[in-house]
This record gives sequence, C-alpha cells and structure tokens, in this order.
Amino acid sequence: MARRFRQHVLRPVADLDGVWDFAYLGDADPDAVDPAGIVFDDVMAVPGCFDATPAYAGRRGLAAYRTRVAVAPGRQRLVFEGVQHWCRVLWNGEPIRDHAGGFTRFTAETASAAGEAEIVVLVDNRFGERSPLHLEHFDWYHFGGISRSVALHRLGPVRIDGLKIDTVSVGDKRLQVRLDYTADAPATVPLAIEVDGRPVLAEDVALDTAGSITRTVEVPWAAPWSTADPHLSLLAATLGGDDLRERFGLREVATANGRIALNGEPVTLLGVNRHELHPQFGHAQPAALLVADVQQLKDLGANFVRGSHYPLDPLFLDLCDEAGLLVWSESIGWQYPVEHLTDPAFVEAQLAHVGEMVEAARNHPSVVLWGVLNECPSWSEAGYPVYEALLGRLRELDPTRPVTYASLNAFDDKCFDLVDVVSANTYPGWYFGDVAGIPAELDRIAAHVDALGHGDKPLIVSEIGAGAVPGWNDANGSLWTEDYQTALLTTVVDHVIGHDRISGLGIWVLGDFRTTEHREMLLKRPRGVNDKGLVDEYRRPKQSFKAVRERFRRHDR
Ligand code: ADA
Repeated sequence: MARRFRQHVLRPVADLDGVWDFAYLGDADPDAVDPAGIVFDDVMAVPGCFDATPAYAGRRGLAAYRTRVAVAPGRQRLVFEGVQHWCRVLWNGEPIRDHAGGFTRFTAETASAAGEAEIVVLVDNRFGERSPLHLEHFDWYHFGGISRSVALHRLGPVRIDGLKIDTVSVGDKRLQVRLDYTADAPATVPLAIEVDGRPVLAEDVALDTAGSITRTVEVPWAAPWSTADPHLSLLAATLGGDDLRERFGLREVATANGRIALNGEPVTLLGVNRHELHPQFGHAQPAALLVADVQQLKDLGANFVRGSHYPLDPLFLDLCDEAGLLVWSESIGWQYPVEHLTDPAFVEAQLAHVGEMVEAARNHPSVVLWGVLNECPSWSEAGYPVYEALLGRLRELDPTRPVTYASLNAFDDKCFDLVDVVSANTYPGWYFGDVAGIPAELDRIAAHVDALGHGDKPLIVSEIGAGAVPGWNDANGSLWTEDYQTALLTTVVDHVIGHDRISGLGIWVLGDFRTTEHREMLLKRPRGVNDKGLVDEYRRPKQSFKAVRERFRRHDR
C-alpha cells in the first residue's frame, strides 16, 4: 500500500492492490450467498469504489470481489485499510471476518496450507442494520467498495500487532514506546528498537501469549516536530523475528488559557474541513489526488485541516506529517438522531470504530485533536452518555491529545464539559442572518461559551461557509454566487484572525463534493453537490480560494 515508509522489512507482506474479479449481486442477502456459485463477470479496481464507476453509478446492494494469491503455509493476516460500508471476508470459501464501518483498518486471520488461496470479499453499500454507522440522510454520498489498500501478511510465531510512540518530553527528547504483541506460546525472545537507524534498546524479553511491552527511550539527536519544521523520525522495532516500523515526530500538544499549544507555543488553527471524495473515485483517493490536496492546502496558507466526517487515508496523514499540517481526526458521524445514537448496537459499533481510528492514526504528529459525532444531539440529555462514552474511550486510548466534537448549536449544547476544546459549527449569512452580522454572531458564541464557564478552553469555529456554484455570478451578488461566498468568507477570516478568544477556524469546505441521494438533502444542493468548497469537486479554485489564501498567507508572515 502507498505509505511514505515501509512498515515491515522482516515480515513477508504481499500487496494485493490491483484489479480484482467482480460481481454485482444487487439485492442478495449476504447470508444466503453461496460463494461457489458467484459468477464473476466483471472486474474492479482495488482500491476503488464500484459505484463511482459509470457501470455501477448509484447502485446500492451487495457486490463480490475476488482475487487469488500464492501462499506459504502458516498463519495469514489480511489487512484491509478500509471497506465501505459492511463486508464479509472469505478465505477459500470460509467466512473469516465481518466488518462494519468503512474508513478504518481491520484485519482478518486464518491458517492456511501452501498453495493458491482464493480471497472473496462480499461488500455491501446498503443502509441498514449491518451498517449502523452509515445513514442515508448524511450530507455526503456513501460510496461503496474496497476503498483503500489490501495486503496479505504472513505471520510467524511472534507478532508485533501495534506500536504506540508518545513524546514524554520534547525538552528531554524522551519517548514512551508501547509494543503490543501476540505469540503462539510463552517464550523469551530478543527485542530491539532503533530510531533513525541508531540502536536505542536491545534486551531479551519474556513473552506471554499476548501482552504489551512499554519502554522509555531517548533520542537526543531528534529535532522537535513543528508546523514550520516538521522533523520526522523512523522507529523500527524487532521482536523475535517479526518487525514493525512507525514514523513519529517529537511534539507535545496541550490546551491552556483558551489556546491550543504545540510544544508550549500557542497556535491558531487556520484551515478547512476536507472530505475524501471525488466524482470519479468516490472515497478511494489515488495517491496523486492526496498529494494535490496537500499542495492546495499549503498553497492556501492553511495550517489546519479537519477530517470531516470520518478517519482519513493513512497516506494523507503521512503527507500532513511531512507538510507540517495540523489535523483533527474524526470518527464517522453526521446528525445521528437521538434514537439511533442511544441504540446499544450503534454505540458498540462507534466504540469499535473509534478504537480503529486511534490505532491507525496515533503515531502521526500532524494529528493534534480527536473528534467524534459531528452535529449530533449534544443538546439532549439522552445524547450525553454517548458523548461521555466515546470521548472517554478516546481519552483512555490516547491521553496525549485533546478531544472535541463539532456542536450543531453552541447555544443549546449540554456536553461542553466533556471536551478539552469547544468547537462550534455555525452558518451565519447562509442558513440565517446576513454577512454583516457574522462578527457579532461569532462573538456571541464566544461570550456564551465563556458564560457557561468554559473560558479556559480553546474555541474553534469548526464550520462556517456558503454555497457557490462554480463560475456563477450575477449582478445582485446573491446566494450561490462566487461573489457572495467570497464576501462571506473574507468577513469570517478577517474577524477570526487575531481574535483574542477564537483559536481555530475550519472553513466549510476545501472542495465541493457529491451529496447523498436523500431527496430532502438533494433539493438543497444544486447539481446534487455540496458546493461550499473553496475549490470545485475537481479541485479547480473558486474566487473565494484566492481571497482566503491572500488573508491566510498574510497572517503567516
Ligand atoms: C453541517 C455539516 C456539514 C455540511 C454543512 C452544510 O454543518 O456538519 O457536513 O452538511 O452543514 O453544508 O450545510
């Protein structure tokens, strides 16, 4: 899979990306499908979204993907970086894993004899019980398919299953490294850790059949990671014949006196929300597009990007690490209704999904904030325990980063006491009020948050924006024109830059993107597209891009 470094050198890994056999099974029930009877009469790219291709555009149903791979005997682990929305993995006709969620890495394991193995993945992009995290009314198109890379790992008797690298102290250049492992049997094996090719630890360790090893190591040569100088290091761990490498940056993120601080320095987040969507690729972002998006963010003068509204491609995070961009990583969500939010099956699925998000993104220095549940009922008593559970899980999994969520309406919100950073979505000048009223509205939100007693927490305006049909203007400068969008966004940026209370801005949104097929939403979205982008869905800049860029860049200097 496309990453900016190799994760395994010792462990044999086969890249399964390419073109797989494909069959569209439509209304079929996955439990009733006989894998031997599937007629694979087509092909599909992996990674790829089948319903982003012309032949299957707009289809919702079950699809089957198949590939064959030569395997050496022993334990095999398939690693999926993301499948939309639900899938069942079959190895030589036997189901070995079901997964719901999309956007996160999961694995499927089996033991196999030598020879050729057939891998079939049943992929379902329908809404319903199997996919409690996806609801049709969300404001984006839920493309389906094996949307991120797939690899096959051959496992030995000892496996490194995870590596967590935390900065203990930037000043003392000290790290805490936690290595999670599984082993076929208790054994004493050598453990070695190198950072940037220099040995920092070598010892024998007694392993159980599963456990964690935590050590503190020092990296005196490593420079801190910052937005201006995003210095990165590579840590390589080997344990009893297996290995895993992760890249990290020495950096600390904290909140104090109403600001976010990076390595002790207050930083104002200036940037955008970003969807991983494209008319031709759906959620499967080619590397060229991820590189282009990062170029565009840098060109804009942004230092911040919110992954709205789901976990981002690992390669995008690698590129943000290198570019010194600050990322809000968010679990999937969009205005879940109270009754859905409080369904135990949903909460269970969200907790698992949040765990997968953290596992995949925790070593990226660019990720400075964890977020959950965009615009959900944080105004309701019933919603509170769900926010508490998910934010609590984030803190438990990673106490080193602040947590937040984007509130639908700051004035009704009941969950701000649960976060480190208060984030408010608001659309003055678009869904209500006018452009002239924007500064007063933002100040009103800040004053309200302070009056609630959260004056010490940083405040981010996590969404604000206006629709603009690309290329459209009229003599009145009305809604949907590029002129109107530009006037609104420049008013916002001019007010937020230098504001003593607002410490972050996420413009809604970097690029236009296809909205859902839900009629109520479609009627509010010309061309079926949410067109609040600074660039259109093919990343062609609108007038507002240039105006915002001029302001963000001026601030940078
Ligand atoms: C909300 C939501 C976004 C988008 C936006 C809009 O704030 O969080 O995903 O739907 O509104 O364009 O109206």
